[in-house]
Amino acid sequence: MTLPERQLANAIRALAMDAVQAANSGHPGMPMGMADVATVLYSDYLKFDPTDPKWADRDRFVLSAGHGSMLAYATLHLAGYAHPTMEEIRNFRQLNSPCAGHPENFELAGVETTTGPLGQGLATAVGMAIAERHLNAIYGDDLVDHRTWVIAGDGCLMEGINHEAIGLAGHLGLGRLIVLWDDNKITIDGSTDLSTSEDVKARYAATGWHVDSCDGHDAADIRRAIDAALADGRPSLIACKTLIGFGAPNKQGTSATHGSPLGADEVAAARANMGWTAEPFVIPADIADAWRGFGQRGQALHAAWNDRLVSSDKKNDFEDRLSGKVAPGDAFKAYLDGLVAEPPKVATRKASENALTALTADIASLVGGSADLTGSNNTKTSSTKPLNRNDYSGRYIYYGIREFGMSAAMNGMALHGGVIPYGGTFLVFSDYCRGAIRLSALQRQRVVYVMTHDSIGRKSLSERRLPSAQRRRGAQGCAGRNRLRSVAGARRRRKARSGGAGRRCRFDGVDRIVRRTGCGLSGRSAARRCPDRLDRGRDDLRLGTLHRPPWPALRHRQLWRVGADRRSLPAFRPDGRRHHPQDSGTARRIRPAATFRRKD
Ligand SMILES: Cc1ncc(C[n+]2csc(CCOP(=O)(O)OP(=O)(O)O)c2C)c(N)n1
Ligand SMILES: [Mg+2]
Repeated sequence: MTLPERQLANAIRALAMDAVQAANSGHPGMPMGMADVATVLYSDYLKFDPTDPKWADRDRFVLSAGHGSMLAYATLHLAGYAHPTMEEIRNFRQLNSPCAGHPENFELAGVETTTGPLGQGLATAVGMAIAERHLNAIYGDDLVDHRTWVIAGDGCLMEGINHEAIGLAGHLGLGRLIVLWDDNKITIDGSTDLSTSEDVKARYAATGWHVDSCDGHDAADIRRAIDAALADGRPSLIACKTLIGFGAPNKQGTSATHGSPLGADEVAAARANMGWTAEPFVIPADIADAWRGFGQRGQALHAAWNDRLVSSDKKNDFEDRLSGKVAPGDAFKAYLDGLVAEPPKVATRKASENALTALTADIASLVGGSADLTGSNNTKTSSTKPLNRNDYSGRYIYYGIREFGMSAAMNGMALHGGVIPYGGTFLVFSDYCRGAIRLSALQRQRVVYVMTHDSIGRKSLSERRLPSAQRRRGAQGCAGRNRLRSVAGARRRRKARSGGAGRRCRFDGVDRIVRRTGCGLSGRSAARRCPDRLDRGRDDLRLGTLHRPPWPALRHRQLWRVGADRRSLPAFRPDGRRHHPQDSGTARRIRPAATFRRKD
């Protein structure tokens, strides 16, 4: 390295403040504050090859504090990745630029995971670190020997998921996970003193982490702390003491730099303060060259790794595994044939277990687990022995009662590659996992959620079951296709199917709107027989075409809502008489049409 490191870091600062200024939106404070740490990381530690961003044995870098996305874009560009180009950085936060406000995994090859929802990046990194240890146990140091680095902010450490994630990482002894905490004591609202007095380092230490701190603006001290972390067998947290917006003389250290452009005057003052004379979006040649040099270390390591791969007898298996392709063998086909020949009459959880047993026997990359419901969801099979700190080659993870942590870790495993994660809990707890399920969908990842049944509150919650399923599907995207379908979108589609907010028809001598409602069935039956599945039947009310159930025995419970507008829709019975709530208990069961989703 030929230049003072501060100038190399200032290249990140300049790009961050200029891009945010040009977009008139974004977060300059975090990239400016952590620029020195990121420069040390890239120059001396991170194993990467900018010419092959998907190299299987690269270190994984997760910017958990996703709002500081300009730090990721600046470092990728400076380190010589093909993208983002300077033009793309100029267009930060603009339509069609891969430099989105928060980094997205499929926009740029060097972005390992979509971040922005605070806390999830770090929790996802735990999954990456698990996948690394698992594959290392199978393929050895020659092929799999990398680390997972995380830059996280106060927010990431404050979120509840952080507790689940670090508890799991500490328990599994994931020593190759290193978290660089941007310990700037500032969040959006101002000082962290406003909202927390937690001893974060003590919490990490209590969950089995190595903990250290350093001056985040002193390269030598940063190196000292990282070296100590590398020497320790436990996962590591390094509290990097920084000033948010470092370099902006009047605003640094304040929340004013968190999420707003610095303003032309402050940008000019920062340039003068940093001795940065280049025009916006111009990197002086000597600084650009020094940054490009960082990648050479990784390129040499990559070349040596290629040689080892070529001479390895596990080469084909390894490449197949990392490609993500799965080809169930004869045993699985025989299982499917058996199902067709003689469909078993078993509970859903048993059916799920049977399928998992057949699949895990055939597909080695399936790594299962459960949030402490192994025996209820039947997720453990004879092929999946436990994965723990003494044996990472296992294929079954006891996640503990950490549904959100489990789901985020599964995202990380899927993103890492070489592992197809599945994990179980009750459907009713899908709400606990929801943020991570959403990220599975947004990131287009193959994550299998095994939620065999509702369990808790089967009776009382059955009334709310469909909305819950609807929310989950809104979060997850449509099953199988993993495409995000928002709840609003679902509502639009439902309207389209049912002919809008209701059917206009004449009833009682006036124009009315008729809408379908629930059939008054409880729980599971309602789920199976929701109106979207009902056959068109006779028109009892003579109101035009209506849908009604094909099961005569159930007709008496079918209620229709008929009203003058969308909001006041009194209920009518099939015989045309007005239904009064006090008539029977069934009144409780009337649900608005919006409760129902078609079963795909
Ligand atoms: C789950 C979640 N909640 C809230 C936000 C909105 N948000 C973005 S950044 C931020 C403050 C984060 O503070 P910190 O991590 O200390 O970042 P810094 O201000 O130091 O850059 C908040 C609340 C979010 N992105 N994700
Ligand atoms: Mg902060």
